[in-house]
Amino acid sequence: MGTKTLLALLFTLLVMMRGLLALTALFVAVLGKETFEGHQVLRIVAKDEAQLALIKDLEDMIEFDVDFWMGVTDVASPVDIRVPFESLQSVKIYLETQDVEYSIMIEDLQLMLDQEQQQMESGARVAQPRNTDSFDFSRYHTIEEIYSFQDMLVAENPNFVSKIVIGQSYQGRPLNILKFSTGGTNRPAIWIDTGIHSREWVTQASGTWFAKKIVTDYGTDAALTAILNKMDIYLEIVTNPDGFYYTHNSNRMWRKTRKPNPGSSCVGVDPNRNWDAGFGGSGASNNPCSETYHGPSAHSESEVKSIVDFVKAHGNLKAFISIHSYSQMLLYPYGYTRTPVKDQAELHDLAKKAITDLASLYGTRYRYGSIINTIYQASGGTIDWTYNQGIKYSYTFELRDTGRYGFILPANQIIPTAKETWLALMAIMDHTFKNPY
Ligand code: 0X9
Ligand code: ZN
Repeated sequence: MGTKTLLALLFTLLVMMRGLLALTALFVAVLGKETFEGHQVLRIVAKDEAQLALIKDLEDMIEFDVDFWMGVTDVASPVDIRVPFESLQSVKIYLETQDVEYSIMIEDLQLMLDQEQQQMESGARVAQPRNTDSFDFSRYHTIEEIYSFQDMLVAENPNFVSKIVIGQSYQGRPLNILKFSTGGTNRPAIWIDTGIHSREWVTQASGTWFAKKIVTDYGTDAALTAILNKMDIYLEIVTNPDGFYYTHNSNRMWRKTRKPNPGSSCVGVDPNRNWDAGFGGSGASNNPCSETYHGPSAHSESEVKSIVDFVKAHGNLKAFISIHSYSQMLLYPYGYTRTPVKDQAELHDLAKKAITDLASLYGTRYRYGSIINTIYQASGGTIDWTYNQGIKYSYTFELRDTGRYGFILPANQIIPTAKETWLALMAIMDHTFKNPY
């Protein structure tokens, strides 16, 4: 049997399995959490452009139900994909018949998720923290716990921290931001967001740690104190609350928003493809079932639109830092075009300084550069839009790790990740403070 016939056969089988998968999804909706028994994360390395194209094709073969954890970059950069048990054989055959090399990064995803869950539950048995000093930053927390942390922090520091609700998520959850301010009106400000992709749990956990760090260091750390005497900091920890809730209660691997797509059974929009910067161009999908679906129109997602409105109304943001995971990168615009930004040299030097500071703590190595040159083409991304709005210091992080655990980073890495990232954030904030524009 030729490769073509074999592939055709496989495809027919897969289309049939799709129906089965839809049924499974229905069960999950009724019964609770989606499980990932037998799902593997494969790391694929393309030998040449032709192989790269084959891997890219996988993205569009919806029947395979493959979830790209790390997107396709270039030859020699690995691509990580989560493959459901049902498609594992066919995907492996697809790769093997084309002589594409891969290795297994995660043998059984569910085993890793069980461990994560166990650790969370052992933490939950400890009494609810009554103040932010007893909050356990070394564990992952639910949205309710993070929201109550935010309220405690505000209550403990009424003259310094306030909560602003900038809008509502699709499902009606508040979009909360914390404002750290020592006075003044509409001071120049720094924005930090975490968790716009809901499954990137180390980011919301780090964001929570940053909030406490700002309160602790103000008045004791000279650099941060100087910044906060002249500027404000805004922090949105749970930037995609519906998605985050869903990762805790239904599907740990959820990335997008939770808004239904008319005419499709697939839910959600990629909030990092929904911004009005090269919207709908290459590096985003027009398929509602894709993890990189850009949505029906720019700013169609209220989680995005609320930030857009806030940024415009504020009008005085000087730095905008959007935090993702994973792959250990510090990136600046653009993602949608190869045209370099006019501040490329300065942004590049500052990125280098920031990742050098980051590495000084535990030696964690970051790559840095523009999005399109360092990771891959992505259109409609957050910081391309903020940069085009005139916010020069627009950066995006991809936190730990480089793929051993991927999105399921063990909780004992939260504090180290937050600590080292803070050093990079300080470098960017300090530079912003010292270089007014
Ligand atoms: O594809 C993305 O949106 C980012 N990678 S992720 O694994 N976090 O989904 C990369 C795009 C570059 N832009 C940002 N990192 N914001
Ligand atoms: Zn992300």
